[in-house]
Amino acid sequence: MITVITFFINIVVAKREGRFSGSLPLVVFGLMTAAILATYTLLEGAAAIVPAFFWSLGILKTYDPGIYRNFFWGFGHPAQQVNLAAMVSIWYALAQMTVGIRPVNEKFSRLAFILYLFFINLGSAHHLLVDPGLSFAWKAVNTSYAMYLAVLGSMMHAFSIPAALEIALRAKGYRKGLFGWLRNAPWGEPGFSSLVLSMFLFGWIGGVTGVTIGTEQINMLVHNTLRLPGHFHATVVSGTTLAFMGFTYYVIPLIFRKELKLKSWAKWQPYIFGFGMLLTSMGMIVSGLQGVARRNWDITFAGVVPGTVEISLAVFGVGAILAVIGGIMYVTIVLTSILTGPRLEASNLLLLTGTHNPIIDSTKLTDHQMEDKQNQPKGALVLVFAFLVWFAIYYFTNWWLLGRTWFIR
Ligand SMILES: [Cu+2]
Repeated sequence: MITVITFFINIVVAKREGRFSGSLPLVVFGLMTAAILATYTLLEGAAAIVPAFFWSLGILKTYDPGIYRNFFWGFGHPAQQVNLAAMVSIWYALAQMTVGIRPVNEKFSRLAFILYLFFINLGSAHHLLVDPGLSFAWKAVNTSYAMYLAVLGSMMHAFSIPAALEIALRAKGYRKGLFGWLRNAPWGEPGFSSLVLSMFLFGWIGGVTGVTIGTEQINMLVHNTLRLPGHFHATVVSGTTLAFMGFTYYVIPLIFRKELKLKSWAKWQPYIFGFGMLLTSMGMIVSGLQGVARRNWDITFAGVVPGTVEISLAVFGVGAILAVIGGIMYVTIVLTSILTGPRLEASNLLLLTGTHNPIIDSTKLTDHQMEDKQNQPKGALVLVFAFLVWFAIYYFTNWWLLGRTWFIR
């Protein structure tokens, strides 16, 4: 709460000092969304826990556990949406810093953040899907319909950011074929690689599994199996953590006034951590699909581990080891940079693979470049449709699997 209030005060001060005119810059606008969600989340947590405290003292005679759980998850789930909104803001920042994007349509991106603000908290209801006190209708309404408007927000960012990257790279002259821009992107720049890996793992694995687990009927296939930790290792651990790891490398010179050390490690770190988390999430999801319970060491309740489960759990284990290595690399790079080396005086944002900061050095993309026929984001459009096909296949496969649990002859 103190951090959030400090953030709000900083915005007011920046406005008074005339550091921005009109509405907030897009990245700050996204962070503002995160801050508002954080305020709501913390107050909802208090609404759950404060009455519980008085109940435990005997001052409050009764406390309906259904109400408690509803409020508790109104705190528990939105706590992750704070990460989400902050992560998407960092995506825009990384895209701007490493490629020098200009949002395709800034109002469109802002609207997507507003959709988070109004609709994403409904996601909390998915934690109550097997609670006995709530009706099927309540569960189905609260985990779908309006909830999908928040998913729409993510879909809007999922098009907007790759499209902006493609336009900016095409404007730099990488126009060959559908994906020439992607091949020539700055893959050695950790800010870029962590952006792309974060978006891929978050969307293609985390988002798709999340919407599926959040649907009342198909959730019943996998409720409380390892598929759940698989989902949030793709969203929070892969997506959010990776985006912030990439971002750290550029703010060390700004905040600590120290040059970034171990730069060659920093180039590899997002790949090692990202690949490790890919294996971790996939290993968990595939294990969960086979019925491996979470929170219980005994998978079959008979002390037996089927062979196929052994393989998916081994993939999970190998991935976890790789991810931990990536995590240790990250901590080492950050500590070495902060604790050793001379202090930098006034520091610009420095890219690792070059010396320039596209925000300051390269001219902003002109309206002409944005509208140029040769710069249009055709490749990003193909990627978006490929994503939708994958989404549909995964989603409907789950309904098909659910259908197979009943045998009608
Ligand atoms: Cu949740």
